[in-house]
Amino acid sequence: MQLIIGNKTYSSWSLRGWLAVKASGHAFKEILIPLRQADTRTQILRWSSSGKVPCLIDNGLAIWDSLAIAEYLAEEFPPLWPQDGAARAIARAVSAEMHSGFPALRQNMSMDLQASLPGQGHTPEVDAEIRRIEQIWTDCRNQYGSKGPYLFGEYSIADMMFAPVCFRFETYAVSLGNSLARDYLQTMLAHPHMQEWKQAALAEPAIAPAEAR
Ligand SMILES: N[C@@H](CCC(=O)N[C@@H](CS)C(=O)NCC(=O)O)C(=O)O
Repeated sequence: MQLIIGNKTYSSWSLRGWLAVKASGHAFKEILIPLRQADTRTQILRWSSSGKVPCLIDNGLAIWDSLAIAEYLAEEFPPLWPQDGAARAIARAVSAEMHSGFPALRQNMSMDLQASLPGQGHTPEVDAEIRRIEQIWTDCRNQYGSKGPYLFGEYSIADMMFAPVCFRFETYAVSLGNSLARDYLQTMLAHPHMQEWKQAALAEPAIAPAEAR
């Protein structure tokens, strides 16, 4: 199994796919293609017809898109989604909402693990999206908190989908009003796979700020 990813410092979508492969327990080889270079698109197109990372290669099959990669792995490793059917449905709903939404947050608080930008990136739209995320996290923790410290108790694809938001909230020092949401954020930031990704990101060569944003 091979996973094609972008720079760990910036590639929020790659992080999701990488977390899914890690959680599946598969041995895999990472192929890291530096983003924002003249030949980035050509390099990615060698693997992924979408021209985007992440892309998972398994037995000659190329699966692009982070959520599709997670679903592919969940077919053979079901615990990646909550076991309970109703919880699984809501987990899919919040994952889909994250996957297709939150454009202001993505644009104004881009993932940059080498930066510390407290207080930056706020607009009324960003703040509304942060409140929506806080509501999702609080609702999930209220509903499923007795089963473990993650959104649906046990660690699942839903957490992986929100993982880049967790790093963004850390970089931009976003303050959360609800203690359940704050505790969840700390739980995610302390997850061993999140820590492993972050340490690798911090070891990457720095890119000039103009290219980085
Ligand atoms: N919805 C896709 C989005 C993938 C995406 O936009 N990836 C970015 C990097 S994070 C990319 O490949 N950009 C190509 C480029 O920078 O040339 C997914 O979930 O995988």
